[in-house]
Amino acid sequence: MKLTEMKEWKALEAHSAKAGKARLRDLFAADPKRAEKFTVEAAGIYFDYSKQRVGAGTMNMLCDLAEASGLRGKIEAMFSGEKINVTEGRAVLHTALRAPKGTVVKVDGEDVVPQVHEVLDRMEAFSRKVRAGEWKGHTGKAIKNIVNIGIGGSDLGPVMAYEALKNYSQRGLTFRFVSNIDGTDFAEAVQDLDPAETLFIVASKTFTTLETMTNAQTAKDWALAALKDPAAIAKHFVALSTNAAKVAGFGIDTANMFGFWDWVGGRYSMFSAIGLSTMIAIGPENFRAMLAGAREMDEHYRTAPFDVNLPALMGLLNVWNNNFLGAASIAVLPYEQYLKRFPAYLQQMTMESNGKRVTIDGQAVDYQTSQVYWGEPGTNGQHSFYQLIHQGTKLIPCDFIAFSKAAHSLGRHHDLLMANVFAQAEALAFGKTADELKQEGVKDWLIPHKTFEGNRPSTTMLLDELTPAALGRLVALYEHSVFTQGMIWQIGPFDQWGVELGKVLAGRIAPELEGKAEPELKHDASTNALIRRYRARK
Ligand code: G6Q
Repeated sequence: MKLTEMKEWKALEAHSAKAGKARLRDLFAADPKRAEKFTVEAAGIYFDYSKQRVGAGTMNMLCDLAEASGLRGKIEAMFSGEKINVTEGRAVLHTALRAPKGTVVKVDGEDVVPQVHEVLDRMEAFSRKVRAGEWKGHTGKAIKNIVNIGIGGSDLGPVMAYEALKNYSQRGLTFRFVSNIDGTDFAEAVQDLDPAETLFIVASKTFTTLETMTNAQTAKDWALAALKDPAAIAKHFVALSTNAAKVAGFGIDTANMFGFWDWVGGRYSMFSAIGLSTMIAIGPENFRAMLAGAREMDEHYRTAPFDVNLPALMGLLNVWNNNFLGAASIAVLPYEQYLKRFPAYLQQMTMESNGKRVTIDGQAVDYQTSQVYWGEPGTNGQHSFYQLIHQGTKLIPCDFIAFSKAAHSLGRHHDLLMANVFAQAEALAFGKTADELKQEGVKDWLIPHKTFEGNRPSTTMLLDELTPAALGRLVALYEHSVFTQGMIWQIGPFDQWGVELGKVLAGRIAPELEGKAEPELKHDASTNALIRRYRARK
């Protein structure tokens, strides 16, 4: 049934006309137990959504919508390997990547869990060799530098996880990540590296992606220019891919290939072989701890009732803010420097998944789908864009993420960091009234400028410590929140047709830029002019 015609949706619409105007100041004043009532703790995450603009009625209605949308059955369909990615005819089983040995998850009648563990074990053996200095380069020198070449899902997860868990990484190894087709990315990544000590991990599910294949070829040329002998490739290149034929065609021995499967979406692949750089950095034990953390969240999502189910709650709150309070974007604000790439990672996971304008049946939607995700680590953002969140004209719900234990105990730093995250959520929710300013003796003409309206919603997630397990839980939390939203909006979160057109057009334009002869241009007038100007001046 069309979402907007469902009685549960209509009930929320009617409810939002009044409840949407409720003020957090009043809600907190009216109920001393509010913080307690709207906080859920599960899988190591203390999830306080009491500063969201919801009441018990709102939450009941949202949970009713989830039930009526068949979310429970859809979760089961995903976990059990049904081909829910219908436009590509694929199962969606990133959860199987963290399934324990002995679990059975079948795709086309075949249990995929043994394959998952076979690859994990091979990754482990390889990682141990590199970490121990036993994987030697062509000249006999140990590998010291690891360069991951990949883009999108084959880059954002690895680089985010490396940065997030740097404190767990083997510091004697250097890690670099090359993604952009812009030659600067490669040039800067290798400018101070010795080819004899450098290992390239070519990460590409398809092994056909223009950026990655171009960078991989450049890496090969760079390595061979120094090492001369083509036999060096076997020591300095490994591949992470589903496409053995293409890997072999590129010149990488498939013995040095770590596989995965078409049921792992690119943006959901950081726990698969795509995580090899992460495993080399943090070690197999920590990598497995990260998997275990994600698994904990998987089990929670699969079994907990929606009203105490973190990914379901997070997803439903976003639906409320997006569709009923009109919040077009959401700021993800980790108060943890190591999570500096987490917002960028989430941008792909959320927006590539749920940035869709038709339902799974191909009908145009008449409601908003994915919010725009963005963010920066605290406290940096406070000195830049928070002004708009506090006093601007747009409603921007915030996800605050913080940790009780400091990664580095240095003087007052952590207490001050935490004071700031708590203060921001408080200021956003409760603001500062004209009366309060008056009492402080603020001059009348300044009062409008200094008033904080408040009533800006946020969720605060408090975890104990940024461990590999905690990162696994956080990533799985957002993955399943994305799924929750996609299922409510009746869209398909697991394809990404929207990235295709630009690729096709770039393929058409590239020879027009590279050719010697003046090309016959058949684009629009603007594109033709840009191409001509570039050709004349390059
Ligand atoms: C992710 C997308 C996309 C993909 C890249 C890289 O869900 O599909 O970001 O990860 O285009 O693709 P390859 O891994 O095939 O090179």
